[in-house]
Amino acid sequence: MKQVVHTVCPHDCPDACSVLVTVEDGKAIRVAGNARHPVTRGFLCGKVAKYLERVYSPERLLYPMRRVAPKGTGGAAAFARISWDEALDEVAGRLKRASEEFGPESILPYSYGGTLGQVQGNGMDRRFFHRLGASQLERTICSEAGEVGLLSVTGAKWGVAPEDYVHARYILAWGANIHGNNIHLWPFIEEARRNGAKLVVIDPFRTRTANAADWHLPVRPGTDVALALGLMHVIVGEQLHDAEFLAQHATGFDEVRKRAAAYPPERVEAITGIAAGDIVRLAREYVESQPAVIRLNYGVQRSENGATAVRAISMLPVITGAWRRRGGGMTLSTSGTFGLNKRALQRPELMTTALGRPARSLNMSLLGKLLTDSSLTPPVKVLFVYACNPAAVCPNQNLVLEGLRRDDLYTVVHEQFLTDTTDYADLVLPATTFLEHKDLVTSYGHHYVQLSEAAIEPLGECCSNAELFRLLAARMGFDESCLQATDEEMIDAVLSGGEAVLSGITQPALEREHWMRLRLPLTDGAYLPFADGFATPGGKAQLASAAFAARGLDPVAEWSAPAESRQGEQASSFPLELLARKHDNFLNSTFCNLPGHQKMERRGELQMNQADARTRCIADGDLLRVFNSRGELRLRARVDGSVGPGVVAAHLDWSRGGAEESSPARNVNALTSDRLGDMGGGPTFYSVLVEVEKA
Ligand SMILES: Nc1nc2c(c(=O)[nH]1)N[C@H]1C(S)=C(S)[C@@H](COP(=O)(O)OP(=O)(O)OC[C@H]3O[C@@H](n4cnc5c(=O)[nH]c(N)nc54)[C@H](O)[C@@H]3O)O[C@H]1N2
Ligand SMILES: Nc1nc2c(c(=O)[nH]1)N[C@H]1C(S)=C(S)[C@@H](COP(=O)(O)OP(=O)(O)OC[C@H]3O[C@@H](n4cnc5c(=O)[nH]c(N)nc54)[C@H](O)[C@@H]3O)O[C@H]1N2
Ligand code: SF4
Ligand SMILES: [Mo]
Repeated sequence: MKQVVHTVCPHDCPDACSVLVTVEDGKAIRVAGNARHPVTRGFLCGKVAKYLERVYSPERLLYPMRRVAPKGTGGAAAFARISWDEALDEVAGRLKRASEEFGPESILPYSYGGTLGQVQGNGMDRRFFHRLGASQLERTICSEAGEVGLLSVTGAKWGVAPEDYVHARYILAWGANIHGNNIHLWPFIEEARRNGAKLVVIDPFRTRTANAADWHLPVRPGTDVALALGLMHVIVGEQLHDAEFLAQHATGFDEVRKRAAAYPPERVEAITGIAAGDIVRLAREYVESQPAVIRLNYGVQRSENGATAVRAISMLPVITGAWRRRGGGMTLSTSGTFGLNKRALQRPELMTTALGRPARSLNMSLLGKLLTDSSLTPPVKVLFVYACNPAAVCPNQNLVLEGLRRDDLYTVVHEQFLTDTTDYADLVLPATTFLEHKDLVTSYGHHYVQLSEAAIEPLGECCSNAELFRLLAARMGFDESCLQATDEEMIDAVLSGGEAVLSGITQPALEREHWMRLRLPLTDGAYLPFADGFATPGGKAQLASAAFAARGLDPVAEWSAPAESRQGEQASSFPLELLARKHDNFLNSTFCNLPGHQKMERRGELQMNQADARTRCIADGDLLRVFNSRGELRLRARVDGSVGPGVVAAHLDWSRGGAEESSPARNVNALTSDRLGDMGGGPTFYSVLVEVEKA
């Protein structure tokens, strides 16, 4: 008998698609985008359209396994199958021993974007580690800097709804590869363009989005602060700003006026590589073609000055009053709109049971340092990895691997596949996919709460994240009932006691409706996030920020060159700026291992400019050594028009997937830096200098 089950893609993607799974005799036979969902609109990305190849891959991990070969060796031969009983006993024993000898903070949970579901990715795991008193993980690896920058101006992670892009007349994709990373925004942009809108892309890489745009401005990496200030220079200088909106809804405009005066187009051209005339034209068009919307994504903030860049860009729709109109404003993330009851979901107060105080916080972007720093007290003795592939995705891979290789570190990995990280695991535990478990999924690109039902039984002995931590809590002898809560009880917990936007959004209602739009405040039927003021304590956009000033940064925004950039202090020995980018058809390191997905990508290449190739006598297809002080990689030259002079690009992949003759196995993160960006926490994947030579 055939049955169609409503699920939701929980992968780390703003689109959070509604996925219909057809099941026959217990087997999923088809996945399809739900045509009725207002953002999914009946299609899936190329990655998830082939999802059954992932679910039923012969490579799926189906049983717990224990390491029987030295750390650093991978593949099934490095492990021997054990029972769940043995596995749980072993993990519980290790957790207890580390707690007794070094204190529970010697245990580090390490998770990120494998699943964004509230129950599986943010729920029972947190309860468990809080109860244990383990170190807390600062989950900074993706969006930390951008969040700080955005909040410093607007006070909330709210943004324009994707559906409202159809009303825009000017769309600025700023460090946003919409076509690759956020494909469900594209149909709305196409509709806007049919109505006369113009799409402009600001990106140092000629992305699919840039190829399809009306105008591509290849800005130099890490210079967006200057570009934003240059636009303000023109807007304010030509009196194009919205004085009324500013007077009502912003503070600090005088400081902006003074700061922007120091960024005339000629100066900004010298910094950004964008011609002065183009800066003037862009500023005028942006103001005159209202409603104007900026799709800012996370590309600009993976830079040493990324928080400041997001801060400066976030000022533009304030200064121009773009927030007044439907389809005007900006979207970085919509995640702050959901108003979930996270405290009830995650139970942070459980930390006091174990420690009598909150546990220490460790920044995930510094994993290599954390694992190798002999002064860290207590040291990390147990690393518990789930929904994450740190050996591949963390910056400064060589240091990360040095840490993971430690014999006195016990590493357990809960995974769907053997990955770069399991190459260093002492124990691997098999995880379900979203077809095999239930969850509640929100989004960082739209405004729908969705219920994802389990479509099929778990394969083999796979176990969901929530179930794993329930089982472990029992083995540890933790008797709090919240550690045995069912998935349904967790969903009720996170929905009830949330903010007003969740009123009426309950589990029974979601079982009927499958998804529900947040009860957003509407003006004439439209959601205008900041038309009537901002979410800061005083209700005004902060064009001068006390928090930035307190950190010794300019209270408005001031451009400074990333140390690792051609204009920075470390420019000498490694003259090329590397963009260590994501693939359009993989999702960070997910999908890299599947043959069908591999066919959609060109892997193991370094994209470079004709001029840089010529000065190094490099021809298209040559095998290259790409290197800096942190590491090296072998890649094939692809001399194309993707990047300008002085910039090269390579893609994130599995260590064994694409880089040629690189033994031991490494990926592009062997080259990236674990220097953190401005305002503290975020990684700097796009502030990287390298040199290239023929291998
Ligand atoms: N297909 C696919 N989709 C994905 C992902 C994936 O790996 N593959 N990853 C998901 C995740 S985790 C996230 S966070 C989102 C991220 O989505 P995006 O924010 O769109 O992600 P990025 O590709 O990191 O950055 C966007 C663009 O910024 C550009 N960029 C780099 N440096 C600069 C700069 O200094 N200035 C400017 N203006 N642009 C710059 C890059 O060339 C890139 O094209 O996408 C999600 N969706
Ligand atoms: N060079 C470079 N590095 C980057 C980036 C970049 O652009 N360039 N992007 C950065 C960004 S933005 C991000 S968000 C991070 C992402 O880093 P990660 O969060 O590590 O993301 P993935 O590489 O997708 O790995 C997720 C893993 O979780 C597993 N998984 C999926 N679902 C589940 C589940 O339900 N349970 C369990 N236990 N496991 C599951 C998948 O099999 C996969 O191996 O990478 C960062 N690293
Ligand atoms: S990865 Fe993104 S676009 Fe693809 S199905 Fe999942 S949510 Fe949709
Ligand atoms: Mo991310």
